[in-house]
Amino acid sequence: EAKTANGVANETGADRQRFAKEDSALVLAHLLFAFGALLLGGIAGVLQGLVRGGMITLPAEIGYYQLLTAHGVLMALVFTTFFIIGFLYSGVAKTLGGRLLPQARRLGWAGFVLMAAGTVLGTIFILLNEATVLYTFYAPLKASPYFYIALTLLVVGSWLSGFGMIYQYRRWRNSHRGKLSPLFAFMAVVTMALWLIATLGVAATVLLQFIPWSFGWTETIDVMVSRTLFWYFGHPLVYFWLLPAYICWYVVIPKIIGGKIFSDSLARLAFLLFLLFSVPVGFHHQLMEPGISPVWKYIQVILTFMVVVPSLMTAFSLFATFELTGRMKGAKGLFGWLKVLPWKDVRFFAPFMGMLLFIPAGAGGIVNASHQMNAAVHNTLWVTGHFHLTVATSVALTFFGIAYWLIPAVTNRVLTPALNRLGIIQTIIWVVGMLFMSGSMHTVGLLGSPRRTAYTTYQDHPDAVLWMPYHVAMAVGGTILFIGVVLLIFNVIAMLRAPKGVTEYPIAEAAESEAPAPRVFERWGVWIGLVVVLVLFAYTIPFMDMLNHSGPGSRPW
Ligand code: HAS
Ligand code: CU
Repeated sequence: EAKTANGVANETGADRQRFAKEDSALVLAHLLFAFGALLLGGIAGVLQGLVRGGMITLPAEIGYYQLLTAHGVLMALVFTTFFIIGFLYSGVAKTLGGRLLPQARRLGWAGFVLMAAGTVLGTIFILLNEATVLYTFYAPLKASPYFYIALTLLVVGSWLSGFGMIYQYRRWRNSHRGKLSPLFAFMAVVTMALWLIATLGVAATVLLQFIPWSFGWTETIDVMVSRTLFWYFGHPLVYFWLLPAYICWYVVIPKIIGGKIFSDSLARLAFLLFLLFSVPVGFHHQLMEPGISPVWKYIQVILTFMVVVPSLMTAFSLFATFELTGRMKGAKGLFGWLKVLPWKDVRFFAPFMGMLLFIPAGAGGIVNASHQMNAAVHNTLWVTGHFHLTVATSVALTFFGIAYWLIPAVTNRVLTPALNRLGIIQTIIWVVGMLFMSGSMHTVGLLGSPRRTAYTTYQDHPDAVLWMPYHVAMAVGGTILFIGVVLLIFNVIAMLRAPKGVTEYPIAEAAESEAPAPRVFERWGVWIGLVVVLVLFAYTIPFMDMLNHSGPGSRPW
């Protein structure tokens, strides 16, 4: 048996338990599909970066916005969803009985097939230039109906996978009455519940508005309603990306650094707060839109600040884990714990860089959410910079860090020291590329450069002349990132051919001193009920206003 990068990684019997072949296949199919999408999305990304920087022009058959659509859809919707479902399934199998129940596995495969079919169909229509509507597909941009059908397949497929995980969780609870569920499984259920609730909005706008309209069955589309339903989904979507990264930070990282989870209850509470406050906040993407009363924008901004709290709890809990583990290892002084962290282990290093960059990324989000400041940054490249730091850095780096142990774990191989080193290099390339790209996006956004815009000098307008060097720096960053994508794909392929052996599935234990989490944390009726109340509170009246086309109205006297 080959030695792993981290010495003999696993000692206990449970860690040595291998994945059942059928479960491995399901997880691996999702991960490889995700990385395939990442490669295609990365090609689109580097090309559009070079176009916008004025460094290349595209052949006449390919449009800038067409590439931008492919990039957004493949990265934000396809890569993330496939990776997340694969990762969550692996953890559900691992923590709820050691393997998937046949029903859960079948639902997972059915979901995979629908999602893959949706992706292929959607990609074909984007490549045919029949769906150049960007990943947010705002009306009145109108794609081919098959693009919306493709999105439906993707979403319905993900529902089936969600049902599969929830099924396994319920079966486990029925056979372990009175026992607290494993933290990973609890978090996976919250993530999928969040997803099921959020996707109702996008399903409504796609099925009731876009499909009839794009087939020509209805003549018009209500733009305000479609945007509102989209952002009812679009904001929790970003937490659907974030929560699996948080699962890694809470459950996996403490094990990798040789420590314990700071507090199981705190982690569960943070996830429940995400469930409550992720959905009723979509208006923070619509702060600059007319037709929504300022009162409701204000209320949703307050709720947005509420959803920052569980991220602050997460930061607190991570620092606590790092420090306690450091002290246990004999670290002294205020920052001594930093020295004993396993910097040379990519399983730690990649997610850690994600955490580090989540500090400025989250701060940028708080700027966005502040109504007055949103007026300065909305529709500028600042926002593009924000989401490349959040989802494309904090989340993506964490997912890469996961892949470096999950792929070996499900294929019964080991990460060799050489591959570990390549992983560290790939992480550094990603961080450097992103600092260039996202750094310039933030800066030039403050200088007013718009997002979602192809190369233009605005007739050599002085502002645009000022922006140009930043656009070039963005292209440089994008090129570095593309090298990072290529190296990642190389590493994935190399992992599939790595020496046979057993790789640990790292799951940490909670500190012993802790009392078990309150039982009410798993009374799902209570939490889902509260979500419904919050959503109805935040949306009913403004939504009725929209349906009545009365708008908020105004009496300025
Ligand atoms: Fe955002 C726009 C507000 C988080 C993604 N966001 C977007 C868009 C995307 C996106 C994709 O209010 C663009 C959509 C589009 O195409 O139009 N966002 C927020 C707020 C947060 C936030 C308040 N966003 C995210 C996350 C995303 C994401 C997470 C993806 C994963 N965002 C907005 C707003 C807009 C917006 C407005 C609309 C803008 C507009 O005008 O269009 C918060 O959730 C952020 C809270 C986070 C923190 C950070 C906590 C730090 C932690 C790390 C600890 C580190 C450690 C290691 C322990 C407060 C947990 C350190 C170690 C050392 C040694 C130092
Ligand atoms: Cu948001």
